[in-house]
Amino acid sequence: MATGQLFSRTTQALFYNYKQLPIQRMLDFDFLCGRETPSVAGIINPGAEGFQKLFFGQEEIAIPVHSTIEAASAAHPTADVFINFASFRSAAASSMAALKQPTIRVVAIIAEGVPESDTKQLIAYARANNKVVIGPATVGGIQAGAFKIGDTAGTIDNIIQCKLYRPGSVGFVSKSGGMSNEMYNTIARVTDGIYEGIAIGGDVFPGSTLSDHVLRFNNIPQVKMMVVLGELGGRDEYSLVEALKQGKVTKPVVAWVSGTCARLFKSEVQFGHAGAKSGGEMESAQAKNQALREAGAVVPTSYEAFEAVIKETFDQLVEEGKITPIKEVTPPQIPEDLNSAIKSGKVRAPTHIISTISDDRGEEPCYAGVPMSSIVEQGYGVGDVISLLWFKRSLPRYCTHFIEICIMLCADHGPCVSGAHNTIVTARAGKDLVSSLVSGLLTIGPRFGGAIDDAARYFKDAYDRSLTPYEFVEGMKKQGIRVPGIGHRIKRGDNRDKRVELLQRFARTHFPSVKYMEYAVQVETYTLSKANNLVLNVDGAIGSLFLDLLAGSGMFTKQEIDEIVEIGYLNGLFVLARSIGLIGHTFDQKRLKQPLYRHPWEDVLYTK
Ligand code: Q5B
Repeated sequence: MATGQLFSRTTQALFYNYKQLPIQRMLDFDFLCGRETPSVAGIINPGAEGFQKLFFGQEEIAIPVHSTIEAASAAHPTADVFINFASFRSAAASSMAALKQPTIRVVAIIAEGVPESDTKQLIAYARANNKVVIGPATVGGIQAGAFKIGDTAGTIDNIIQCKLYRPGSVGFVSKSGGMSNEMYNTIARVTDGIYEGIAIGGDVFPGSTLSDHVLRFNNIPQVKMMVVLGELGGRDEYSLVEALKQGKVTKPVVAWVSGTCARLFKSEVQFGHAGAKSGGEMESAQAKNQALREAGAVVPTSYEAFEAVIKETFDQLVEEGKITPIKEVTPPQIPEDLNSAIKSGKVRAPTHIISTISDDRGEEPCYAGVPMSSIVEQGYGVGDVISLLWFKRSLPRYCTHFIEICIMLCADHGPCVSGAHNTIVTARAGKDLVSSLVSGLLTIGPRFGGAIDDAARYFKDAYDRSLTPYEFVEGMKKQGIRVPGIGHRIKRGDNRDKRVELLQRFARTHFPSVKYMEYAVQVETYTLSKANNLVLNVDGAIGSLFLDLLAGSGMFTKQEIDEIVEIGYLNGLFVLARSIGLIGHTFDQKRLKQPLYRHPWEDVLYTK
């Protein structure tokens, strides 16, 4: 293992697998420490490229995302730490790929359960190439005031409490990541704090060992004493014992091996970590504590006494003048995320969208307050769904049935009408379903299918003002406006539109009143006296009958009816209905494998 410093205030990492929270925690730590550059230079998200937006203090920054380790290393040659958040299945392969990058010096492997044979290969490769592996099964490590790996040290509040935003004099190494949080707190209370803390991970074969890090700390001038927290199982602590015996460690070491309670169990005990199981006597916490004590480490009699001996050792160093008290600094405040601030009730933020018709936040989506299950269980139809989502209420069955009849009757009117023609031409040009559909829908307007709203407006106005059909039609003529809902390209007085007849028959049978429709019929009688093609068309029939539905159902106030007519809900019926036919025409053309449409020259009048 390389000697001395692993990290500094300018260290940058590549982060493998996009995990928003730990990356943001690293960046928040950077801000807390007053770093000038973010500690995450790039993210590797296999198969994806681009940028991820994260916060660096108050500022939003875009961190580049690369699809391969090679690409990320080439793009960020100064990033020498690789933080691997891959799953246990792919952690070994990605770690090996990272170790093989000449720019990568330290690899931290977070995953638990990496196969031991794979870890051994990683260790061998790292040793041979003078690189450092931290983990697997680790939370990582931290250099106070400089650099932090992933979730190390937990929340920002904990980091502040443990004074990890500025360096102290203690080098700390532990097997357990969870216990290192506890120890950061203890050390902050009884010393001037952590200089660097590493959790080597709880596997049987850690990438770097307790003694690797103690020997490294021994070479860092700022580290004045070391605290070591081992655990029962394995023989890792004995390499530290050897190093102490050989005099390789010149600074005070305060150590404790946890797991002394294992003796209370009759059989072999496995604790949380893969490596933490009571094996033979040599691997017991008691034996390892004794060996460390005999080798010169300060070892308390119990974990409870650990804090006191750390304090004594630190105070002694202060007394000897080996530690000069550090100047405390106040870390900046991390801006709170809007979402958590809202959650805790600290701030309120205006919404950007208001919606009243549907809600998908609960257990099941609701349309105007009616849950999906009721819609299905109570046998609702499309007419009911339209009445909920368009009119925000459940309408009586005859109304929803009328809506459904409108949809069915307007679904298609052959391939020759404007909409279908456009859709057919578009589909034959090789365009997709949505393009073909939309190209047909775009022809719906005042002349074709989209005259329902205007028909309702003008018929309502004329009827409500008690205009005679003569006054109404001639008044429109004077203004140069064609009566919406009147006239058709192929229907005539002696060849009425069957759809109009069907709608009228239904309404006369089921509607309480059809006064607007009867008025439209009188208008038609007058227009037919002028020209045989000026029939009441399907738009006019729906427009006038919907006025009757709104007025006669007793479900709408006068203001609501005026608003529906003014906003113009009713062309929506034709748009919705005709979409069914236009989709059918698209499929038809594709099924028939029709070639590109070209209009024949003979059908065009070329003139100057
Ligand atoms: N004249 C529909 O016109 C059409 C008049 C009028 C007074 C009128 C025309 C019109 C109002 C809009 C309307 C919906 C453009 C129609 C539909 C869906 C469809 C379609 C399908 C489907 C037809 C001849 C003479 C002229 C005009 C006069 C015509 N309409 N006067 N009020 N409303 N209607 N649209 O045949 O003196 O010779 O100058 O705009 O309700 O779109 O199946 O095809 O399901 O797909 O081209 O049913 O009526 O008649 O323009 O040659 O006019 O009649 O002023 O008089 P045409 P034009 P003059 S349903």
